[in-house]
Amino acid sequence: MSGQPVARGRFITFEGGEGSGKSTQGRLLAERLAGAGITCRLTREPGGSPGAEAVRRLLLEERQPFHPLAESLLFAAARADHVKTLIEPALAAGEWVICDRFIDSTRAYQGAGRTVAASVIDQLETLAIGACRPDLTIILDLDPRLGLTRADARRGASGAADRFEGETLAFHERIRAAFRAIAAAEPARCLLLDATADKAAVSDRIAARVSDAFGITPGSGAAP
Ligand code: T5A
Repeated sequence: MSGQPVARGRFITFEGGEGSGKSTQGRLLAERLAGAGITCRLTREPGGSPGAEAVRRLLLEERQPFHPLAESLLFAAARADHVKTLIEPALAAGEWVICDRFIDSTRAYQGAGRTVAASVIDQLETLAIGACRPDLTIILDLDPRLGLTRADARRGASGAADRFEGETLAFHERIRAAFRAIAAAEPARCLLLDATADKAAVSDRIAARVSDAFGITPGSGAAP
């Protein structure tokens, strides 16, 4: 006799510019969901699976420039590996997945930042993820000057800026505008939040939206 089919897990993504607090808030949400008895897979892009982590090293550590199309293809390749080997199997097994960056980062960084045509970004997105779309996307909105200052402070004096952190302010402002436009275009999926508020206040707003969206009440979580 076969058991009951397992309900698909929920897929939540965090998006925003450099240093906007995605990793911090993803971790806090996972802790709060654990308090409600929900175990999450906390993952990231680029990376998250062994193959995708290898592509991440190429994308973030390699100093040679890539043509914007080649860069877009590399993000799509990493994403396809991540979706096929980690995200889809976890969701199918009923686990929740929280991912630090996903498709909207390619739309913003390669689309708006590198000016790769939207039709190309759309095709790569379809190829890389198929039907594996986020149920909820939290977009953390922050002036890029503040985000880059936060990212610099966290990296410390010894860490070098990666290929994106070293880009111009105009580049990061285009990215911010692109994330805001995505949130405005897809309000059912996306929640745009002011990331200048303190960590606990941002976390409370995210928990409230998760509660509304999925009908569960995340716990209060650990202190940020
Ligand atoms: N990229 C990625 C693309 O170009 N295309 C793509 O398709 C994808 C997937 C990834 C790079 O790749 C690019 C975008 C990126 O440039 P990464 O190293 O993963 O690079 O970098 P980020 O994702 O940008 O991660 P960061 O660590 O820089 O930023 P986070 O995760 O947003 O910020 P977080 O949580 O680490 O916080 C940074 C600092 O700020 C503090 C934290 O304590 C920490 O010190 N902080 C706050 N301080 C005050 N108030 C708050 N509310 C705070 N929240 C956090």
